[in-house]
Amino acid sequence: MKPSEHLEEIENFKSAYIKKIEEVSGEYLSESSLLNQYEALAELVMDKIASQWAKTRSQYDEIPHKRVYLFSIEFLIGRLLKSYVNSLDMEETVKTAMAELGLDYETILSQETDPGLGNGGLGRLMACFLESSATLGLPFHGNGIHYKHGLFEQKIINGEQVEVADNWLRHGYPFEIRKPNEAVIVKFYGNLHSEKINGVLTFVYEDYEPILAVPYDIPLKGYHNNTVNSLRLWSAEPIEEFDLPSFNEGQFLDAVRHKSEAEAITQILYPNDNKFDGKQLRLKQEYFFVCAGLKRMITRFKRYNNDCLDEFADKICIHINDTHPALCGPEMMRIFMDEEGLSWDDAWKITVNSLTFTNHTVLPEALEKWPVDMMKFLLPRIYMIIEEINRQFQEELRSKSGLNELQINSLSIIQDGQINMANLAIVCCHSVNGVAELHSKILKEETFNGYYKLFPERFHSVTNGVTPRRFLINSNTGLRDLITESIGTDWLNNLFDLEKLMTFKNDAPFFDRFNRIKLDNKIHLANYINAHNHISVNPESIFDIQVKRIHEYKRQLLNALQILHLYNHLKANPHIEIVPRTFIFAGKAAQGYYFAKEVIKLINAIANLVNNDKDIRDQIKVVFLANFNVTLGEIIYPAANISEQISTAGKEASGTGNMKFMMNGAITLGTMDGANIEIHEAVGDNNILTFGLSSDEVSHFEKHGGYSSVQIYENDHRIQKIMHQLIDGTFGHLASFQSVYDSLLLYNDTYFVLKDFDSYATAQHHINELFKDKNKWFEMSLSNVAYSGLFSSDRAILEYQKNIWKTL
Ligand code: TH1
Repeated sequence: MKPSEHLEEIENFKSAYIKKIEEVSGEYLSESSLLNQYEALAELVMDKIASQWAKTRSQYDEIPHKRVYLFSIEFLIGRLLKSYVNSLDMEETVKTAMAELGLDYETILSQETDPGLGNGGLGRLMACFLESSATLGLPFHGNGIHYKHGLFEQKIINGEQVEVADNWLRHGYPFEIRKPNEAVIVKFYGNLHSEKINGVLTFVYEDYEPILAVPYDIPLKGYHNNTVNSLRLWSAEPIEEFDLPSFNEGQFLDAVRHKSEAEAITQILYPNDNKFDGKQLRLKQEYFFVCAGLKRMITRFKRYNNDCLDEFADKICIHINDTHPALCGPEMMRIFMDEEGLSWDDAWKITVNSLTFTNHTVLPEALEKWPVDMMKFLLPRIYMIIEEINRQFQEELRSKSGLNELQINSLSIIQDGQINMANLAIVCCHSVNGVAELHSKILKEETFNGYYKLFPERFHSVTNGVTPRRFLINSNTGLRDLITESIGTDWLNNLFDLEKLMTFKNDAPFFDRFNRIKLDNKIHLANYINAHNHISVNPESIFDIQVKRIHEYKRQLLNALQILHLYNHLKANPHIEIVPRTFIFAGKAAQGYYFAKEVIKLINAIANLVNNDKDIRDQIKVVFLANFNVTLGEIIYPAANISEQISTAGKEASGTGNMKFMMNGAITLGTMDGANIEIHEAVGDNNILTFGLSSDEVSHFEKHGGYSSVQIYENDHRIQKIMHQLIDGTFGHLASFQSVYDSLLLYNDTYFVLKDFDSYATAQHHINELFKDKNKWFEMSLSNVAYSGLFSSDRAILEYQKNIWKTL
């Protein structure tokens, strides 16, 4: 663009904005509130996107490609305004226009809510996939739930987590469009009986409870292209506002009851990450968005294909994200048979050929198993179909597989009065994949070994990825600009190009800039910490960061205990000088997860002890940042020196935070678990710190015993000391961590915290030495950025396209 054109664009933008302000607020710019200033900008940007959105839709209809529909119970999309502006390539224009109008762009951006429609990695991964697909120009749409309340907001009060209800829709949401014309009805409960209608045996479903599903669409804009895909989120509403007959008869409460029971379905996101808790309302949610999403999609397909379903599986792929949408299988069967009149066999072929499934965890407590009675009561027809799927599957095994009854039973979808949703998903889908190499290997060799032996061709692996637009380009602009100045712009379209950065490993001016950028990012985070936690931290210290959900298997406890040990070490040796270190934690614990909340309490208790001890001379600081979410992550990842990825080996399916840190030049301190293994492979031995048991060793101990945490305790004075401190009043008379103590010693330390303590502490000490060598550290950090290309979600999506969805 010529400079004169740019000036014109800025002027046009300014006048459009001034007009928009008046529209949204009925006031002049000078009188308008920050919220109105944000809304005006959001609407202006939305106007630009809407025209591209309509165009993308019609282009997809003109040139029919195979479409992918992604069903997920979580989509953790993060704030969108900045992403939209940058993807439209309007950053300069908007920034300049705002400045010339006397407005602060960053402050306006910070008015946006961060929709917490997911718990953690699983939901965020889906958002990265949507962004990558739009950027790659692929027809790919999301289907999920329009929760009225997303994940709770976390406050830390007196060192403990306090949950506050989220209300992301408080001021309305400018990026969604409600589509009441596309609402559908979802049916629950009721009775089934069979009847001969015109000589054909038909199932009649009566006395069900109908609920209205209303879609809200959010545009997903590709980076620097014209593609805009959709994320469709379904909201539950009563069919009629009030049940009029009851209302008229004066049964006011009954009338209102129907309304609130309907709305309850999409009222709240379940706050559990990696844990199944078996509530009926959750099963309702699962069926609700599956049923609504499929119905709309199939209706649309028929409209464009002369009412014929023959080519359905060639033109559509339905991807189910973990087992939460696994009812897609039986629901498709129901629609194809009961509504479209297909035979079982024809319906089954289309169903299996269009469905694919990703598993995200092997933790037994996360695997979904619904009681048969609950399924039968809530979804009688669906239950009947599941039973038949299972019956036919078992018949086939009897006739073809040569398995004995015991083996056949172990593969049953229905076991001990429960429906095993992973088994249902594997049987109904033609592809199953894990999310990192080790995880996929565990699926094949352990978790789903019986199925793997039956259908080896169904099993795949696609390592997760994250979008470099959100997690590097838009959130670490200093590094973005340095990279572009050094290697040009090709990397923006192909992240593997970052490898060219290695030519700068001996370049002094590059070294200075690179370090300066990291320091600036750390100062930015230090200011945030100061403002929110009133703790002053040294930006020159090592920023050692663990941010993720609080979970026993993720072992924030190991990190905390090591800090306590380091503190003891400094107290005992007052003249020791270490490289100053700032340990930063953030993450939410599920409301009902007592142990995880105790860990938060312990971290805050350690912070209190360490930060206020004069003997420590500010050599270590500990910070727990409240309310970790996507927005906070975008400040944290660019500021990290050390990325803590310390799960018990074999437990973290992949991890994606590890990739966000790496892209921003942090060095991983990790176990050989999940995608850490591939990060290790990508950067080489010298540019990562690994420690601890391997997953084989962990599973050996789990199967055959032979680990005694008490024995470790008895032989290690450091551990004895910290264990005593948990219960001896170190943290004040009222603060005792008996349950933590017991889990480690009385219950033999399920997650091998004490077992890995020594090698973790050694690795931590090594960091202290490495950081002193500025050249070495720079090369390590640069290597992490340079070899992060593999961890772009663009790469992951291309692999899905090629190997799973066959859309390439
Ligand atoms: C996470 C996994 O724990 C993590 O390792 C992985 O990187 C991420 O998914 C994306 O693949 C999971 N989150 C959940 C959440 C629920 C149930 C299962 C999982 S697995 C509610």
